[in-house]
Amino acid sequence: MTGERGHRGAAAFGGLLAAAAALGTGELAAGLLGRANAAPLTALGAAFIDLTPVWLKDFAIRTFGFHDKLVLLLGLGAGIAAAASGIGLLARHRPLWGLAGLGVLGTGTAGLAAALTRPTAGPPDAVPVLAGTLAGLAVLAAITGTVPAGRIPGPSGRRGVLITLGAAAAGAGAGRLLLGRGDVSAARAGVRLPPPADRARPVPAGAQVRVPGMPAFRTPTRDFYRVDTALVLPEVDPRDWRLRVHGMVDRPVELTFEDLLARPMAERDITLSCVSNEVGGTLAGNARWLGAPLAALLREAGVRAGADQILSRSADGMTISTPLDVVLDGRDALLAVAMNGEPLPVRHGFPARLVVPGLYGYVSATKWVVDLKVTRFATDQAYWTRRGYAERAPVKTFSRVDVPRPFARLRAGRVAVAGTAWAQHRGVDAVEWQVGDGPWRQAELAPVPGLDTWRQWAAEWDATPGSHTLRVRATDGTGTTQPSARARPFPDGATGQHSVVVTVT
Ligand SMILES: Nc1nc2c(c(=O)[nH]1)N[C@H]1C(S)=C(S)[C@@H](COP(=O)(O)O)O[C@H]1N2
Ligand SMILES: [Mo]
Repeated sequence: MTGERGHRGAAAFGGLLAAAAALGTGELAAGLLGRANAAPLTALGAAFIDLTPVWLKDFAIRTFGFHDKLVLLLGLGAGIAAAASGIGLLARHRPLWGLAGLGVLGTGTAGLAAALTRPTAGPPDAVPVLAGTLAGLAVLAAITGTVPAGRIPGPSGRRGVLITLGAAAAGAGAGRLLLGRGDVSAARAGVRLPPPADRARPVPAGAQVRVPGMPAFRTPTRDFYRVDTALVLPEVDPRDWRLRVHGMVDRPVELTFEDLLARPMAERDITLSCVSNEVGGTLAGNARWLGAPLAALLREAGVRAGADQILSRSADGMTISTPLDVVLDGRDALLAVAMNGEPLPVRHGFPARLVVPGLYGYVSATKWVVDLKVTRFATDQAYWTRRGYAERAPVKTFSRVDVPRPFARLRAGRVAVAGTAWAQHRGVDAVEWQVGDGPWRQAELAPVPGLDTWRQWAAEWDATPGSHTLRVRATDGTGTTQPSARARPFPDGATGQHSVVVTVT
């Protein structure tokens, strides 16, 4: 391409090149310093989350729910590209202004990285972005200085371009590799789990209905859903891990991981589910957890009168509020260290997390937990409750048709219909299913080990040719049947009955 447009494109590209150099250098510096949260992309992402105006945040949370991370990264990438191109264009006729623009953006970001993004942040967190900014300035200066009259070099600079891009990519790669050194997989492999003092009730043989295509009663760990705000998974070394229990207590406690493992452990089957699970959704999983009962720990600390909330904090600064009365009402709230017989995977909260049966994860299931503050809802708010989600969020009764799949084509005759229902800590007492507008029929319920897991159901359908809608609804242990009224997950969980449409020939 030639002419004015071609020059402009080249100028914008020069800006992008400077940005690549800045990011690559910054990632490398973060790796050398061992500060994952100070890496430019991570710091920008976190600052972006913190600085987004409330209306935009509300929109993003309503629209993308808890799965806004990819949207965030794409938006961030677009934002960086736009700013970099703009600086390149500015530098085309006014090199000094371009350099100044890049300098201001860079130092601003560095300041944010140090001040805003994480409770553990400090001045050293500014270093990677500042180093990156210097590299970006050098590249931009070289580009704008090499040709007279502010012209940006075209394809003649191809070698320089390739070298810059290669160095930036190598820097970013090396940085991430160095951060990987903080890897706790060896420490995780070395954890020796204590035997449970209090075993789980055996899972009844029929808990898994014998219908092909049904999900497993116990979710394999590798298939377990993951929801969190972590842009980089916290790697917490169990040797450094401490749990502080403080706030409105008579005797603040500090536990090491060894102290935790030495406590009497309970083993329980508990289904965890996410508030942003939509009708028919799969943001739920059932696992066998091993952990120290949380109520006993709190009683040792001596909870003071007037407290109504536990504010838990994770190693990466996430906060979750849990109603204290729920944790103390006798249910199996656990400070869990293992999932399905193995130490928690890093993505599920290694070395320790909370699990409270009957509450959505955002008010109960803190991963990488390091701090429990006994407090009051009037005093402290948590990450999601500050954003309008409910403080009290018991899991709503949910049921799903898993088999047949939506839009399945079936042969007329006997067809197995089956699915999963849950109402943790209230239990599922009945599941009914319906074809079209026909009568509701009772499904057969599989046995369960207790009130805190999901429950599979199955039925036989004498399918006749045509297009049919299969619908399901569950009744919980309090006798309440799932309403047909549809509600979105915000602010305390979705409602509505799940249905699938199938064709019978
Ligand atoms: N530290 C931390 N813990 C967290 C979250 C988080 O963002 N950060 N998300 C919560 C939410 S919303 C859910 S649904 C569960 C999901 O747990 P899982 O990823 O192990 O399935 O974790 C909870 N614990
Ligand atoms: Mo969630």
